This record gives sequence, C-alpha cells and structure tokens, in this order.
Amino acid sequence: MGPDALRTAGIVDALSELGHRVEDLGNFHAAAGESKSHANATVHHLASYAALIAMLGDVCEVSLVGDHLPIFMGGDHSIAAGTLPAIARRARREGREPFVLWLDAHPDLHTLDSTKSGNLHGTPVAYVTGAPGFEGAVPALDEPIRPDNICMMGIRSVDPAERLRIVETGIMVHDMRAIDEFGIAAPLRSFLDRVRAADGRLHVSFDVDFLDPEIAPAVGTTVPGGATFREAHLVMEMLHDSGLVSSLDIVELNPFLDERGRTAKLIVDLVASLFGRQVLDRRTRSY
Ligand code: DIR
Ligand code: MN
Ligand code: MN
Ligand code: MN
Repeated sequence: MGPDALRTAGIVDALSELGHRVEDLGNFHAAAGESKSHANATVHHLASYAALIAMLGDVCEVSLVGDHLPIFMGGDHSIAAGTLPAIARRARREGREPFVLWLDAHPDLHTLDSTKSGNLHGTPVAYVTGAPGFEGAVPALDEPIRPDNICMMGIRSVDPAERLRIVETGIMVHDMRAIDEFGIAAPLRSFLDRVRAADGRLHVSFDVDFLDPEIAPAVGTTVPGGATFREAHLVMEMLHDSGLVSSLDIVELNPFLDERGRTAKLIVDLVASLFGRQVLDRRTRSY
C-alpha cells in the first residue's frame, strides 16, 4: 500500500508543479513462486525475494532509459536487491561506476545465514556487494557493487553480524552519533564530491525509518533518534543541487501505521526537495 499512499499524498502533482513530466508505470507484483526453504529456518519468503529481484531487473530495463529519473516505491527494502544490480548494470554499460547513498536506520547487511529475524529486507546490501551465501537462492549478480562506492547515513541499529561486515567491507557508515557530532552536510558533501570526481551514477535508497519516528511514524521498524525534519530536507536539497542523482528507492512506508497520512505527506515533500523545490529561488551554496 506504500505506493498508493504516496500517490494519495500527491507525489505526481508535487513533481509536475516543479516542471517535471511524470509517468506512473503503476504497481508491479512479483510472482509468488514455489516456496523455497533455507538452512537458516528463520528465512521466509525466499522465493518471493528471488522473483522480486528478477522482476525488478525487467522493470529497470524499461525505466532506466534516456534521462529519466525513476522512483521505485516499495514495498520493503527488499526491492533494493532488484534495483541496485540493474542500476549497476546500466551504469557499467555507460562505462560508469554505480554509487549508492543508503539512508536508513539499519545497514541491511545480513546474509541469508546471519539473519536472526529472517526478514529479507535486512539483506539487500550484503547481496548487492557480493557477500557469500546467496548463490543458488536468488539470481546471480553480474558484478557486485564495490563497498567503497556505498555511503550510509542515519544508521543507529546494527546487529553483531552486520558490525563485522561493516568492518570487513569498509563501507562508509555515518551513524547517528557521527551526524550528531559533525552534522549531516559535511559527510554528504564529501561523498558527493567523490561521486562527481568519478563521474559516477548515483542511486539513493531511502528507507522511511531513516527519519525520526516522531516525524515519520508509518514504518514497521521504528528506531528512536533518527534524522530530523531539517536534516532530511537538507540531504534532499543538497542532492538536488549536486545534479548527480539518477534514481531513487522509497521503501518501508506502511500507511496502516500512519497518522492521517502525515508520514506519506512528509515523504512527498522530501521527494519534492530532491527534485528541486527550494525555500528561496536560489541555492544557499553552489555545488
Ligand atoms: C534487523 C532489522 N537488523 C533485521 N532490520 C531492518 O531484522 O535484520 N531493516 N528493519 O530495515
Ligand atoms: Mn532498510
Ligand atoms: Mn531500516
Ligand atoms: Mn527494513
């Protein structure tokens, strides 16, 4: 129901008012498939996860064309296991490197073996970076995304196996402690500078639980101490000014947990900031 909540909250009008031409491709559902069991018995919906990854490969083929900037509305964060490899493939066809800005309370770095909850939306970053244990269960990757090309922000809930993987892979993680101490603009600016210097293709993967639950209650796995209203807008405004973003996921919005649509409305406003809505008709700083 997440995409419909964003439609009801006016995502199409908000983007159209900014002068963008918007095409809504509607809802896609992955075929349920036969159920697949795994040695880790907590893992559930594995067949759907595999089907989702394959289906999103096709959806990306039709949406990653020309100068279109696709917005993939979930659903949970499992969709990133489908969008990221397809985006990486597209980037490499153009001779460019894929980069990912991961905005989330969680690093989603579990493998099928390490997850304790069995929630596959906790695994996409491990999968796309080529962690072991996905072989045979889900479609094979052409080429993993380099952990060096991933920047995470807003992180504040990390399981022990994920901690190890952060150290092993060297993924850049700006946790909430770092954001409290240094602010959100400086680390984002330095990541964007790297993407620009590499002429990279930048994908933003935005989990609603990146935001503080006080302002965004409509998510299943709220964690206190998240990004504030202004921190989140600043991220989006700087992303717009950078001109670097090529695609976006918005995931984990659960309208059943919302309060009169206020989370959906906030997400629409954040997307509008990413697509050029400004406080004044000028940039505060040029990038
Ligand atoms: C936890 C929660 N690390 C898990 N992860 C969530 O179940 O793997 N990710 N909620 O978004
Ligand atoms: Mn997530
Ligand atoms: Mn999350
Ligand atoms: Mn999740």
